[in-house]
Amino acid sequence: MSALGKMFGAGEGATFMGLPAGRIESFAGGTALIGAGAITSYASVGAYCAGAPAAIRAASQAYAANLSHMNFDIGGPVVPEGATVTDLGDLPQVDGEAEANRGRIAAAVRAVTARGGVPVFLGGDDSLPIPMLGALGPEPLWILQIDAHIDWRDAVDGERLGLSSPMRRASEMAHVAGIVQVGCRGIGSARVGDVADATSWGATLVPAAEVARDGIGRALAAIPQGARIALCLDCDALDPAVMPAVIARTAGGLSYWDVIGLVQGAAARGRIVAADVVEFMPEQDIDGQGALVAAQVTAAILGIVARQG
Ligand SMILES: [Mn+2]
Repeated sequence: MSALGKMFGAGEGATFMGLPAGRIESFAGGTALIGAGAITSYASVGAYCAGAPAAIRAASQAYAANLSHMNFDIGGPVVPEGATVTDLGDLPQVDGEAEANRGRIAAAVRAVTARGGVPVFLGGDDSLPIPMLGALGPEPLWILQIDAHIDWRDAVDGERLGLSSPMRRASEMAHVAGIVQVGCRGIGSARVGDVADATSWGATLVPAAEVARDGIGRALAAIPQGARIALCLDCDALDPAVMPAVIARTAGGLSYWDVIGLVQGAAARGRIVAADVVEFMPEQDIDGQGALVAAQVTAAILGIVARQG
């Protein structure tokens, strides 16, 4: 519990922002926050984001007890009146048990969506979307990926389901109708051939440089009206001056408002049916700043998703 949280009147509580706690087994609908610290790790780095759900929940205590307060970032209360937003806790993920980890994520997606709910995952590394997206069929799905990297590697160190491959694997899923990727920049894992594969598949790539010059309009216009949308947010999409808690800080990232505008714009064009916030690395944080930003972004996503009806 932070001193700031106490000042705002938060009690001791493990849930995100003091949201009501729920269980997947008894989930009855609404927006569901779910932690998943480990999924499909590369052997070289392990589950380096395993501590993220706990760190982000701890930072969120600064805003706890404020669920009915105004969130100016989204133009209304944190949780709108009449909406149900619950924290379902963390899945029992184990680093090194990738297949079981993926299975729990897919099962959680199915359990929540079967009740008409929307799962919002706190990763974990960026291998999380592979089982999440896979469980969102068979209806056509559009992906809004906000990330410094395009994640179209076929395999890294022999692993095809790791954090550099989610958009490649998504492109192979029969129900994925389109992919819009915003924020790519710098020198990352992508080969020139990966970019060619992405564009020839039909993915829309909107580099961070274009967002800086021309804004987010082209990205949002690429999402069809009425689309079912999965939101995949990698924390490294944000500028490292805002979000330092990532494994590889890269200058020139998106602003907080770019990200909020993309999420709001997506919800206005279609319906966000699932979301993930991944790649928060507690060990890279500076004075807890990144954790606070991750909590603020997550609070906005929950509020936007809960307003979709
Ligand atoms: Mn990524």
